[in-house]
Amino acid sequence: SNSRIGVLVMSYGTPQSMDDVEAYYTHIRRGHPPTAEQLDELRGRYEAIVGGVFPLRANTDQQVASLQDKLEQAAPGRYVCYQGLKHAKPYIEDGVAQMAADGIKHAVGIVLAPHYSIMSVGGYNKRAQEKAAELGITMVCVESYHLHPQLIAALTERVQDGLKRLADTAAQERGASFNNRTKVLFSAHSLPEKIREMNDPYERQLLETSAAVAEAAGVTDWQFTWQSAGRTREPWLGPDVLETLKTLREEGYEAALVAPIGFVSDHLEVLYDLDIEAKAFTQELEMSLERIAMLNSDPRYMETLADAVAEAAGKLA
Ligand code: FEC
Repeated sequence: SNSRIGVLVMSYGTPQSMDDVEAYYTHIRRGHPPTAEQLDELRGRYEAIVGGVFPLRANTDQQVASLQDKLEQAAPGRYVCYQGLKHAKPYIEDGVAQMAADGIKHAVGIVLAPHYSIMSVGGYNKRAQEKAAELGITMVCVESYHLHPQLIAALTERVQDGLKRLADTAAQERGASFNNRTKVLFSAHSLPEKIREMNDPYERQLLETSAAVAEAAGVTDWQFTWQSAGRTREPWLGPDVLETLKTLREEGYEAALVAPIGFVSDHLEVLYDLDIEAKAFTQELEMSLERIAMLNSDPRYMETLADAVAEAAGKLA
């Protein structure tokens, strides 16, 4: 028997290559292949960010390795990390199967996303728990860690750095006429509006993180907005970041710092939706835009994860 605790570290997943985009997109769409037009459009976005490289893969690998180091320091020999991805290999089920093959009996599941929604983290945890039950592994899953003090500290520093960068950018772009009106926009991936009827904690948790970071950073002029809504007919939570930027410009704002606190890595939804799409949009509006640096493997983020893992491990029988 094996007394070590398996830690299933779950992340969204990204294609392996440009040829793999179709299979990936089909998986996201629950087995429904995209049209040729949708596929071209998504391939075009990946090409625009890095030209054939998928940054989320290396970032997730690095986060898992860094968390393993952090856990090893805190409790030598106690934890062993496995990776499980929502939409790419190794899938969540593959990670759990590997644990079982290694003789793991007790495990913790944690998602590389700080806020809980039944439609996001809830989906990962359900798949992990089902596979664990099937293979005789007892697993406790972390639901959220959106107010961990180390997470708030890491984000606060990034907002402060981002505001300095934005001041330089605005001075350069707007010159002496810059009116100094600057908004901090916290953002996260939109979800279908129907989560509101499910009494889902997603929106509340996102606002709690935003308020805590704003307060710690000394920012009073901020608001929350959504981004990256799906292209389906059902209504998604809004307003979208582009709509918000347009409204801000109409209200006289000339600069904005976007803080995508719902994400933890450099990936498509940040590098394309914000850095390319929103940036181009604000240039047309004659407005300056910067984005905070992502957490990636920040040591304070790793401490946040390690604490959440240890707390969940405490609930294992
Ligand atoms: O860099 C990469 O390769 C992956 C970037 C990526 C991340 C991400 C995170 C979240 N998503 C969430 C929800 C949805 C829902 C749908 C949906 C669709 C897509 C598509 C791509 C995509 N997502 Fe994603 N998401 C990323 C990428 N996402 C590509 C498909 C094309 C498109 O709509 O742009 C709609 C699915 C459907 O059609 O039914 C819902 C949520 C997160 C943040 C939490 C998490 O990381 O799990 C929520 C990163």
